[in-house]
Formats: sequence, structure tokens, C-alpha cells
Amino acid sequence: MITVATMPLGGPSLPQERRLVTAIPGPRSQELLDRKASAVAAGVGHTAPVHAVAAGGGVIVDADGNSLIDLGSGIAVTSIGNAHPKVVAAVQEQVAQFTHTCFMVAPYESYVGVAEALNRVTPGDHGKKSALFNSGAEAVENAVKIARKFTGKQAVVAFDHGYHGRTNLTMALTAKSMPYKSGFGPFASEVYRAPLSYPYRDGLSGADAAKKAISVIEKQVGADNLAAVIIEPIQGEGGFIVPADGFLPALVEWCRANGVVFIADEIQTGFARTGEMFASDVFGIVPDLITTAKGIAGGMPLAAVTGRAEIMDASHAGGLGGTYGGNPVACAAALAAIDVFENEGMVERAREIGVLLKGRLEALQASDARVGDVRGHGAMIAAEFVDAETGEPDAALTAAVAKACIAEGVIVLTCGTYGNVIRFLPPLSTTDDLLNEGLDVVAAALAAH
Ligand code: PLZ
Repeated sequence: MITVATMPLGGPSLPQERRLVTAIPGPRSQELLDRKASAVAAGVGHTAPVHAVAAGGGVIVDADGNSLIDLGSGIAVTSIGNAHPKVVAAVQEQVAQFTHTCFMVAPYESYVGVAEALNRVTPGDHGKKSALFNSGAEAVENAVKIARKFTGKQAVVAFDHGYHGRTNLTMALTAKSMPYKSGFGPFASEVYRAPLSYPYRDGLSGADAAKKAISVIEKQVGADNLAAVIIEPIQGEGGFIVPADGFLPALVEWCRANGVVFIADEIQTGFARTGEMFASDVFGIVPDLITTAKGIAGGMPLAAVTGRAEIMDASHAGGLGGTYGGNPVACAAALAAIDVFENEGMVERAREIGVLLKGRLEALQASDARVGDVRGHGAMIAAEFVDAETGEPDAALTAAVAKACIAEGVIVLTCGTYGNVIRFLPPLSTTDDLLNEGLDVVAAALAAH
């Protein structure tokens, strides 16, 4: 057991270094993993076999004193860095004032402030409103509710490789069966799937891929039945798939012309991650509704639906909410985090990180044919690994490389429908030195397999 006295404080002042003092996992981490195995449901997995005790800047420190380079940000959450001082101060202040009243019982200012901030920073200058929730999946559920109520229609279209959550409706929207859906059905009805633009694998232009998707939507669903189209502007769990230019604008245009609500799921791509405040800005689209979570509150659980005021206002009073939605501590954290995103150069830093990561991975690709594709925007970059001869996805290689990186103290995440993508989602607070060292470890792991 680690006592408070021996526990390092987190935040940006932690030594920014990779430091291995034991094997991964070390004995203290192993102790926790043993307890986890007997106390926590087997369905709840983990990527790195460590017992985290502190994190900040670009590192995670474990109970054995190892300092690991964090290239995942807790799945794109701690974008401004773990335990950011402004978030810590805002949370401490709020927690001492009050922890909960329930916004639906006795409202408070920070919730309204977060809604105002979201209405301001999300794409488009039309009148907007927001509602706050606890998790990404809950935001997606509510975006669909809101779109159905507004349109009076029921069907929802999601895309191949899409990921939208683990609740019943969001499992239905999610494409991949293992591990997200298998055995957990029956799933929500009136969910349909359209083909995505996946330039590396379909070779289609954005216009042609959109034509194909729209044809499927028109023939298999019909605009008269369709409440909403939901899409991640850059697919996250599905493999960091960047659609070809023109694909998203064509979908938005079709939705506008057909009375269909266009929902951008920016839960993974939002808040400076892609080198724009939102990935919709990368593609020049203005969604009707946008779902956010993850990076929004510096690690505190908060999520939101933001969108056109007339759509957001279509639900009757009392139709939207939840006990904890827009919890005051999470809202205080979000106000601090949004301030950091806007005023501490986070968008610019994401772009710099993108140049570094892409440069390093493209160099790797040039010397190793198993790196089939390098793609992404800003600090959301991935490499897709394939069999050098056949071009088939190589999930085994990907898993082996990721495992070797973690053993060497570099936390990387995999993703992709075929499990053959390593994604890089570093905290924007990391250093170039840590990124370069992390990439050295990835390159060495690849060379060794
Ligand atoms: N929409 C685009 O990326 C969450 C999932 C991790 P929650 N992605 C990480 C896992 O294996 O559970 C995500 C996302 C997009 C929705 C969600 C769901 O967000 O906060 O996990 O519910």
C-alpha cells in the first residue's frame, strides 16, 4: 500500500523523464493487479499493467517509482496535462463550496458558464444551446433523443468503423462487435450503417465515397424516416480514419437538404486535439449538433451536447437531464480547462506535435513496408500496420509492438476495426524530448519484431 506521505504529487512539475526502476509491472503494481483480478469484473480490461500514483506533463508515475511516457492521455482526456494547476485549483475551490445540488433542483453558475463557453467555441456562429451530461455515451444518447424530438423521425445512421459508446443505443451505433457488442444484444432498433470514406483502403475520392454512403442511406433508410446522421469527423476507436476531402461536406449538405440532423461526435477529436479546436473545423463543416466529453474538463467526468438553438429547444421541459449531469466540480474543472485550451496555446501545440509525430512515423514508413499508412491531424496521429507482402492488416504485429513499448515504459494505445493501428494521443503538455524518446522506443520495438 502506498501512503500519502510517499506518494509523489502529480502535475507538470513531475520530472519529465522515462525512468524504469523495476520491470513493468513492478512488485507494487503486481500486487494491485492481483487485487484487481479478484475484485474487479473481468470485463473491465487495462492497457498498461501499472498502479498509477501520479501523472502530469507527459508522464505517468507508478507505485514502484517507474515514470512512463504517456502517449495516450487516458484515451484523449488529459489533453491539457494531468493535474493541470488551474484545474486543481478550480476543483479544490468548488469542492469546498458545494459538491452537488443537482442542476435540475437548484441551478448554479458554472453549468451555465460551461454552456456559454461551448456555444461560443464550437463551430458555427448561429444561435446555440447546450446540455451537460456525465459521459460520452450519455451525450450521444441525448443527441439522438434531441434529434428525434426535433424531427419527429426515428432512424439514425452511423458509419462503418464508428465508435459511440458502450450503452445500449451507443453499442448499436458502434460498428465493431468484439469487444464492444459481442453477447450484449439485443441492440436498439432504427439504427442503420453506411459506408465510410477510408482512403487507404477504399481508394475513393471524398465525393465518390459520399455518393456511395448517400445512396445506401436513401435506398435502405430514406430521408423521410431519418432523424440524424452521426459521425466522428475523424474516426477514433475505429482506426483514426481521416475521410477523403469533400466526404463530410457532402454529407452535411445532403442532411441540410433533407431535413436530417447532422451530429458530429467530437468526443475524441474535440478540444484542440486535431490542431483545431474541433475536427469539424479541419474539414470546414458546421454540424447541427456536436457531442463533446473527454478533453473538456481536464480529466473530470463531463460531457455535452451543443447545437442549433431551435433543435436543442425542441425537447419539452424536464425531457433532458440526469442527477449528476453538469456536476459543479466537473463544471469548475471544465471552465478552467477551456481557459487553458483557449489561452495557453493548445491548438498551436497540437499542430507542432502533429508535425513531429507525422515526421517520425513517415520516416519509419519509408524504411519499413509494414507501416502501411500514417495519418491523422494534430496530436491525433496513427500508424496502420500491415503484412508487407499482402497489405493485409497485421493485428499480431501491432499488439506485439504495443506490448513491447509498454514494457519499455512507453504507454501507447492500439485501435482499429482490424486491431492493426497504433494511435498517438499525447497530452499537449508533453515535451518534444519525451515524444522523440517515445518514438525511438516504438521504432526499436518494431525493428525487433
Ligand atoms: N464517442 C468518438 O471516442 C469514447 C472508449 C474507450 P465515454 N472512446 C473511448 C472504451 O473502450 O470504452 C468515445 C468516443 C467517441 C463516444 C465515446 C464514449 O465516451 O465517455 O467512454 O462514454
